[in-house]
Amino acid sequence: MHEIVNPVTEEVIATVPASTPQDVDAAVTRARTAQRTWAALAPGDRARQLRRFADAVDTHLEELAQLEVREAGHPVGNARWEVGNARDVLEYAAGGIERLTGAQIPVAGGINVTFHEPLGVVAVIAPWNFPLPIASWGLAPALAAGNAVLLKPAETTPLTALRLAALALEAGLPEGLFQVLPGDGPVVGGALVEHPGVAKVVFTGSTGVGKQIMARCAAGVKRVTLELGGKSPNIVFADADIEQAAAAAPGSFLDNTGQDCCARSRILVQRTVYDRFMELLEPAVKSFTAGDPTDPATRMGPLISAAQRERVRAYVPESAPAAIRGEVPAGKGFWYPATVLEGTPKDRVAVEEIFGPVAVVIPFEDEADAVRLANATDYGLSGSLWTRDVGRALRVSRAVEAGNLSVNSHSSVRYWTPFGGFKQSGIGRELGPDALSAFTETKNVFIATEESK
Ligand code: TXE
Repeated sequence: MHEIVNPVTEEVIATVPASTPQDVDAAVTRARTAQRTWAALAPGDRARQLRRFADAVDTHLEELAQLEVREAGHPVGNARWEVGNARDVLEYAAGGIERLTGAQIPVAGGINVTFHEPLGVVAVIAPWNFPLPIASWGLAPALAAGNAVLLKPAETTPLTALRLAALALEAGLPEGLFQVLPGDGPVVGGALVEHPGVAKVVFTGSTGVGKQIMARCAAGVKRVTLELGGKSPNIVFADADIEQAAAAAPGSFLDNTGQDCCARSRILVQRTVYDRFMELLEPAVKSFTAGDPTDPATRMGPLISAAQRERVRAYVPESAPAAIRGEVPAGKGFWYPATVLEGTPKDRVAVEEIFGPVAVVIPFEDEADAVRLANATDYGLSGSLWTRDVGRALRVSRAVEAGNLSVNSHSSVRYWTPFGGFKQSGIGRELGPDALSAFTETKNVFIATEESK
C-alpha cells in the first residue's frame, strides 16, 4: 500500500495498493489477448477510438489538472498545460495511424513490400515530474501502432495515471489494452522489464536505473527507449538581447521547481556581459513567485517529497552562500527556494543533475570556450543559446552535443517534433513524426513473380 502525500500540505490524500509480480504476469496475459484484437482492427477504427480517448481527457481536463495539483504540487496553470499535452499527444498519435505506411521497393524477379508490425505488449515506466505528459508520450504512439500498454507510474504520483486508465475504458478502449500497475520501482518495474511477454520498455527516470534497465533488456534483446537525466546549458553570448535572456532564464530552471530533465541548470555567460546579466537576473528570479499552487499567479510549487528536498539540500544547503536566493512559504510543504550559485565547471553542482530549483552561473571567454563548457558533461538532453548572430546560432546548435536545442528560447517539448537525448541522457526518440515507428518492427516481404531457378 502506498500513501500519496500532497507536497504542499504534507497530508495523505489517498492510499493506493501496490501491484505484485503476479499482478504483472496476469496483466501481461490480458494485454496480449486484447492486443491481438486491437492490432487486427482497421487503422481508421483504432484512430477513432484513440480520438474518443483524447476527447475524454479533454472533457476531464480540469479534474485531472486539479488531481495533479494535489498529487504533485504543480501550479494549476502548469497542470492544465500537462493534461492538455497528454490530450494533444493522443490526438497526434491517432492522426498518425493511417499515415504509418510501408514501402514498395523495386527488386528483380518479384515484388517487395514492407510492413510496420506492432511489437505486442509495451511497458511504460513513468516518473513523477510530469506524470501525465511523459506517460502519454509512450502510451499514445504505442497504442496507435497496434500495441497494448502496461503503465507503471511513479510511487508518488499514481492518481492521474489511474484516472487516465478509467477514462480510456469509459471512452471505449478494449478491456486489458491499457492497464496501470502502481507499485514499487524495483518490484513492479523490475517484473515488467524481466517479463518475456513484454516486447519493449519505455523508461523515463534516473540515469542509474536507466542503465540497469538497458542491461536487463539486453539479456532478452528487448527493445528499449530511455529518457534520462540532464544538465543542460543556457549559453548567453554578449551579442544577445541580454534583457530578454535574463528575463527568460528563471523559467528555464525554476519551472516545475527545477524537477525537469530539460532544466537549463548551467548558465554560461560571456564574461563581457556577465555583471550586467547577473544584475538583471536577480529581480527576475525573485519575481518567480513560489506559493499556493491553486493560485493562478503562482509560478513555483514545492518539491515532490521530503526525500527530494533532502537530495537538493545535500547539494546546496539553504545556509550556503548564494548569488541569488528567492523566497518560499514558511511552515508545511516540501519547499526549497530558487537558488543561483556562481561557480566553476568542476563544481559538483555544475556537473550532477540536482532536480531542484538551483542553477550555477559560469563565465566563458569566446564561442569555442562556450561550446567546450556546454559539452563538458556526460549528459546531452537540451540546451539554449542566446545570440543575434544567425551564423553563430546555427554553428553552436550543431556543435552542442544534445538532442534538443533552442535559440533565443527555452522551449524543448513540442508533441510534433522529436525529443530525446545524446550521450547518457538516453537512447531513442519520443514524439514527432517518427513516434509510431518506434513501436513497430519493419517486416520485409518478397513475392516472387517468376519461377525460381
Ligand atoms: O528516479 P527513478 P527517482 C532523476 C532526477 C531525480 C533522480 C531520482 O535527477 O532526482 O532521477 O528520482 C521506477 N526497475 N530523474 O528516484 O528511481 C520508479 O518507480 C524498474 C530524472 O524518482 O529512476 C519510477 O516509476 N523501474 C527524470 C521511475 O522508475 C524502476 C525523471 C523513475 O524512478 C526501478 C525522474 C527498477 N529497478 C527522475 N527503480 C527525467 N528524465 O525526467 C525505480 N523504478
